[in-house]
Amino acid sequence: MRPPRRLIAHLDMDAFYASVELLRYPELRGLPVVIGGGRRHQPERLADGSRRFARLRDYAGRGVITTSTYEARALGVFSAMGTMKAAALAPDAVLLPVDFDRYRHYSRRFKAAVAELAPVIEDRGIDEIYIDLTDVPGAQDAVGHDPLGGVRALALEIKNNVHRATGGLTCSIGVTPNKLLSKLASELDKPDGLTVLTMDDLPTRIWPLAARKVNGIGPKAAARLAALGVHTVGDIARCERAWLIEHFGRSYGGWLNDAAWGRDDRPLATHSEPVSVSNETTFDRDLHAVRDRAQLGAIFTGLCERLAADLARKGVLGQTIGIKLRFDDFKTATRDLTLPEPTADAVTIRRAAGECLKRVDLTRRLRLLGVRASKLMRPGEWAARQQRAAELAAQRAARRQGAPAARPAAMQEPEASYDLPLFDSEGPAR
Ligand code: DCP
Ligand code: MG
Repeated sequence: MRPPRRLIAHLDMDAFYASVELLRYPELRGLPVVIGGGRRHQPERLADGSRRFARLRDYAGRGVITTSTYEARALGVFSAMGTMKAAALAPDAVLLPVDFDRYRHYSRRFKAAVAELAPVIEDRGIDEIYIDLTDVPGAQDAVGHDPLGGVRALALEIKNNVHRATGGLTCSIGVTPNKLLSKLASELDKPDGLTVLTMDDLPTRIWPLAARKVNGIGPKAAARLAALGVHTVGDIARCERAWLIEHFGRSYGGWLNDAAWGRDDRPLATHSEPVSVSNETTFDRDLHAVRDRAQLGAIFTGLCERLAADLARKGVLGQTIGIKLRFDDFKTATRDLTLPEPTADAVTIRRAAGECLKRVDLTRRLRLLGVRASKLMRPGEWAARQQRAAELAAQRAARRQGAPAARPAAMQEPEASYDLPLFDSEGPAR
């Protein structure tokens, strides 16, 4: 069986800081708004209950704009522009101070909303993440004649979950076989976009883009390329690999060639969540399962209760419960049991650990006893998984009922475009 095709998403929030501000000042919707002022530009509450906002024209200083709404962008005002220059372009635009704490709060929220549906995430900063959808249930499914229908539906579901969890923020998602292309794809249909591309789309969707758009082609490299008459990604693709290496060195030149042809097999750098939570204790004197039964039982129950409390504190459930025993000869034994549902309940954990204990020979005295929970997940993740599994089952049942005829042969080649050879090159360090 061939391995599943890689489905990598890049998600980037739309006008992030500005959109978070619009959640609390909904009267500014549809107006040009820029974020970047200091505290003294805080909106004022007026006697009639309305608010008075600072305008760019009132601004005198050397600050820069961190971001702007799409209405302000239409007037030429963008991130990193000096505020004075922005004021000349859009004097009536509303100016709001930066409130990082608030943006961080919403950042955590949107990431948690994604993790409920797709847990393999690479955090790229306050408003963007990569998500590996390859193994998410349903992502590889065709829907009707659309070989990418499953992943399209999943990406829409992720967008909806982000919208719901944040009280109304939108994001844009690109889904392609790798991180390099997804980062480009997420920008193609901003704001509130969803762009799913295969390698077949490279010439039409990626090659027309300016070389500078590629993550890894900075201003200096772009200027050197331009001096050589190379402006777009397609221009790079048309250059001989050897020619690129001659001008940019083996590593970077080779990478430019790979990048232009959409070759990138970097895995996601997921930050490691704990894989298990455990609790163990070494006894003052060795205890025997029969002779010290009462004392051992109390210790065992105490360990399970503390484990349950640790799980609750971390906000996770464990589906696999295990025990660890060390005997007076220092030999160690472990046993575990996977439950039908994850739990953080002390009684359930105690019962499962007790089952494990029955599978150990307890003739020797014990030095140490421990309990562990693994296969950890957030409660929301479990609920979302259950719901998704039920939906998929229902869809499958519905499909079986109305069993559509096999697709015409011409339509049956969904995965061919993923079979381009992949080079194992890393992009340049960022
Ligand atoms: N940001 C900043 N300074 C910059 C660029 C951005 O402080 N020079 C902040 C403000 C943005 C946030 O980072 O809201 C995310 O950056 P993006 O580049 O993703 O820009 P936006 O999310 O604002 O807009 P877009 O819809 O283009 O993603
Ligand atoms: Mg953004």
